[in-house]
Amino acid sequence: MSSVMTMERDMRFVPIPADRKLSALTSEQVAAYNRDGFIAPVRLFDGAEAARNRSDFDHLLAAYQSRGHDSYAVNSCQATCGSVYDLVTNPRITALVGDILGDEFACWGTHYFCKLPHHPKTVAWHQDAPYWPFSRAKTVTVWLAIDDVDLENAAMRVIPGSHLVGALPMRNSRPEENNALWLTVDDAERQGAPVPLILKAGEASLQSDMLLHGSPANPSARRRCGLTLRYCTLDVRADEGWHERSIIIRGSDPSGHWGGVTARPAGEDPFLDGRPIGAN
Ligand SMILES: O=C(O)CCC(=O)C(=O)O
Repeated sequence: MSSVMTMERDMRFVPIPADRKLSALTSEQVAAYNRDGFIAPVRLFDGAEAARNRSDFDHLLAAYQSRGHDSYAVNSCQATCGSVYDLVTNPRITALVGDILGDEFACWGTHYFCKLPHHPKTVAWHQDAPYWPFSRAKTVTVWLAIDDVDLENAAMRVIPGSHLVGALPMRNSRPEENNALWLTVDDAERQGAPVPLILKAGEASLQSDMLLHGSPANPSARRRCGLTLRYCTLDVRADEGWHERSIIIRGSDPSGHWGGVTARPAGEDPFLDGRPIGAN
């Protein structure tokens, strides 16, 4: 049985404390995070930088597709690709995350959620923390738009305030839902009205791992890709190897649980180290 079912876990949302010394967020953004469970939009990269992010992803996607993987499989490349490591450790991103998580945190995963043109897969309504084999709900996700994202090409939707209701029941998704993941929260809209996150390439949203979110299929002729960067505090414990490709951003972990990746990968080959694709 998966440890998610058996390990004791604390699924309470942890707000940003009122006395946190801020270096990147405004006090309005802090209030929004605590009240709504997310902050958006946040501009991280200019047009030229966003174009670079896109061409780096195009390269990764082509590498995965040439091995028969689909567009959702580009996962955990921070351990093998310098370009993804550079995003994870980018000071503009880590300053924002530090304002939320404090002085001790790591990035444990990266995953490109890429809906190709006319892509039929949805992402069913869910909260992240109950999905993951972690001891506490203390991950913040930076969802970085690689492409322009709007209503036409399946922007992600979130339900403000749903991070405060605790872990909602999830069931296995049904085949007709066409879920790119595997669990579904039923009747999510009982928790409030969904808000679409419309982002230009280079902008991001920051969201709590207790926030309800999901996305529809992409009926348009435009690709919709976002890179999720997942950061958590160092007091969290992960099971099933989900800590193994983590990068400590601030602080240190004498226990050795976090920080499996200790140096910037020299190359851009996602399969260079021969390890299987990560699960996160
Ligand atoms: O990109 C999406 O549509 C969904 C992303 C998601 O589920 C997540 O960030 O956990």
